[in-house]
Amino acid sequence: MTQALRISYCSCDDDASVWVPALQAALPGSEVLAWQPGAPDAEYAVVWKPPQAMLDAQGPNLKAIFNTGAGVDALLTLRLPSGVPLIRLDDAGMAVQMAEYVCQAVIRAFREFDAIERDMRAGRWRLRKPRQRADFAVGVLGMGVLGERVARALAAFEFPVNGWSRAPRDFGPVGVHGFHGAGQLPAFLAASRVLVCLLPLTPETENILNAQTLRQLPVGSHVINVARGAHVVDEDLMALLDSGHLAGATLDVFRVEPLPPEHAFWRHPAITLTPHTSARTLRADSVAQIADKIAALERGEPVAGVVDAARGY
Ligand code: NDP
Ligand code: OXD
Repeated sequence: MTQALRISYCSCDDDASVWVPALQAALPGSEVLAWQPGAPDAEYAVVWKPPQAMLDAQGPNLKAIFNTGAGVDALLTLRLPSGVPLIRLDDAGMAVQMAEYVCQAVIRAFREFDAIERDMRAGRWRLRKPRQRADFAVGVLGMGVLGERVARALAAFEFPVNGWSRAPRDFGPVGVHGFHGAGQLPAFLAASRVLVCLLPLTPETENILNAQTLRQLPVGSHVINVARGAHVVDEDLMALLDSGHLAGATLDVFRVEPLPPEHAFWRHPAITLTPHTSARTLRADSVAQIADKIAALERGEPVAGVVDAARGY
């Protein structure tokens, strides 16, 4: 008789009392446990920012680790069991949320809705001169699962869209002008009036939104960061907003979360803040994706979303 698979769940943010039954329902015939010290060995681990002790406690039966988010930067700072594949969420309902969030931020900037709302609150009935979409190209840094979906949504609103990836790719069929690699970053920045960051956080991309890169955007540009706080050098961003080189920023992610009360971002008039909410992990979609991938792995089939730890994403 074959032994039932055991799945160990551990998250520092999410509630095991809802995730464990959801995983159990999607994986009948398996045993799903909330990890605790001394827990029995598992074949699969499902985690979000677990303690190092949880990873160290995994035994030789472990076949894969599932990350219940798209970004694996936090996990890759830990010591992972060697030779065990790490699998991230691959959209799982996040891409459309990201497209909604970024489109609203781009449209808000393009149509000057912040200023219009200020006028109306002050009792001023004032029409603004329509802007030209052709002057409002949006550059998406990171054309992966989320970036490409965002770029397609922006193209559907008829914004000119530029996309930057590591390797050369042809985004022509989705209406996006592709750029790649460090060599093409200056041309990409110079051609983008709104900059959207959807890069994974890796040693190569940390601090990528700094004085030197942000200065290459046209005067009056807007920055949208929905990836990770450490992509941005906070002081450089604020200096360029204060000098008027940048017109505004929409920030969903921060170096320290929750954003500390004393941080100057809270009070900056040109910055719009949201609490890391642009694309939430949807439990039902995520559980279904993980269960499907476990079933595929058990059949010996390949799955999407396997992280290349050396590359960092
Ligand atoms: P993917 O791994 O699918 O895509 C990453 C993209 O970035 C790829 O196009 C890749 O290029 C590009 N890239 C990576 N490194 C470089 C580099 N050095 N130079 C140029 N391009 C590079 O990631 P996702 O789209 O799924 O997610 C992106 C990030 O979004 C996550 O890592 C996470 O941090 C963040 N996120 C934020 C959320 C929120 O709520 N705010 C929710 C979910 C995710 P190539 O195509 O050539 O490999
Ligand atoms: C993620 C996130 O990486 O929610 O999935 O930030």
